[in-house]
Amino acid sequence: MSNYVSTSEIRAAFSSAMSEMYREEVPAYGTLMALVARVNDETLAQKPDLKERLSATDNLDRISEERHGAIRLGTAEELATMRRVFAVMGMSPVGYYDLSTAGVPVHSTAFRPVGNEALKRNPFRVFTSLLRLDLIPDEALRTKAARILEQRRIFTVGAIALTEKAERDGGLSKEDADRFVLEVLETFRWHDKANVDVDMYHRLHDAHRLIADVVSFRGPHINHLTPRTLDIDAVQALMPAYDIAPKAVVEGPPTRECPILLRQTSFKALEEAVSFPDGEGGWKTGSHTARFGEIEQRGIALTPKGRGLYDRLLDQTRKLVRPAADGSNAREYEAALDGTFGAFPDNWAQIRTEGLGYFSYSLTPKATGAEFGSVPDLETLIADGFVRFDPVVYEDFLPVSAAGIFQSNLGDGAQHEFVASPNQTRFEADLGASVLNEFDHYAAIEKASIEACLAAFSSRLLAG
Ligand code: OOG
Ligand code: NI
Repeated sequence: MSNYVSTSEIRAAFSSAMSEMYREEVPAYGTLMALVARVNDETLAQKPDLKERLSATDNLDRISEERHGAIRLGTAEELATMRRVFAVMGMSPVGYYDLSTAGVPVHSTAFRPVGNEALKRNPFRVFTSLLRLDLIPDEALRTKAARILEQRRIFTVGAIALTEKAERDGGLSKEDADRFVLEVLETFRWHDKANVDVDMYHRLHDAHRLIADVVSFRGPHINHLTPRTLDIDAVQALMPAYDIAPKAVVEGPPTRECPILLRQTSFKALEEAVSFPDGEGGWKTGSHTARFGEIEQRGIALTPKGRGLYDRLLDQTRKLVRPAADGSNAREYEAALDGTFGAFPDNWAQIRTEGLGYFSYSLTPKATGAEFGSVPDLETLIADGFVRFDPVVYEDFLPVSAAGIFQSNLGDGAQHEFVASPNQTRFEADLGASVLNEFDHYAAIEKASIEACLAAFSSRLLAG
């Protein structure tokens, strides 16, 4: 028997340590958490169907624990090491997101647990971006920024040693895992002392605010955490009463009976005091804006066909109305979104029969003790009430939404234009691994659930 703790246990401990640290660092995040908990309780009380569905699929307990976070890294080496650190917590890179199209000089992946069991135990994810200095035209600045980044060490000696130990031994003991969590937490901590002087900060900031955020500090501070809500519209509406200002529009699909993919909104990044070395051994006070809080409502994972429809409808909407950062056309945007998404079926049965979403199948109470001469097919079992289907939760992110979240937290000022230049090959070379394909994951969950249902009936035939 192994004395190693499971990767999911380490991830759960890390997720809760991060939440505690961020609540202390950014008290508004604590307020947001309290609001989300209240709305989730009220929603469950008002919607017994939803509550029943979530408990039947074992998803109820994970709701309040659910969250994701985001970091922005500076170099290939940081990204590759981060991949090894996350692997110790059972988190793998899933998906590639190119944000250059949206005027943000990064490309990204999401580190997250894969597989139903790990996700149920703790679904913590980290949206991880790598800065693309190659998109900065000023060559002198690019070289200087690269040199600054090369000199910093974002991981503690202990974090690296324990990661190597976990790789060598295939796991960590409880004691080592506890230390690992504390050591890794250091990488995500906020540093209010910059490692560049104020002139350099402004040069970086003028090139792009995100470049200043990545290059000017000792480490990739966690820039937001995001609890999952069951009613994002309610939380958005209640934020002002809790003294937090929501961003203008909710990203993603419109409000629906049957939630699809992911809806997200955030409160705007806070202006925080930082200090810059003055070159004479002292410090000069200034400010930096990077950290915020976000909420998300997750819905069903869509098949490639469903995702194609979603992308087309979103594109169509944004051709009608492009949401302005200042919120001046928010109502028009919402109306356009509602209108175009009328073309996306809004009941589970139709979403399923049209092959737009992934479902998990399970036996109903009526199936207990039921006997058949031969195993009926899945459709018959469903029609006769022996098998039920529930939506599989979408675990990933959406590039257009992520760009909207980035933008709303970079200030409403200068918009940047980059030539669209997705480069997944380069990203994977820097990461030192390929990113996983999200669709494979959902298809596997669906397939396994169907096989388990059919196997339950055929084993009964054998027994009988
Ligand atoms: C990441 C923004 C994207 C999301 O949930 O889509 C994101 C960042 O600002 O670093 O977190
Ligand atoms: Ni986020």
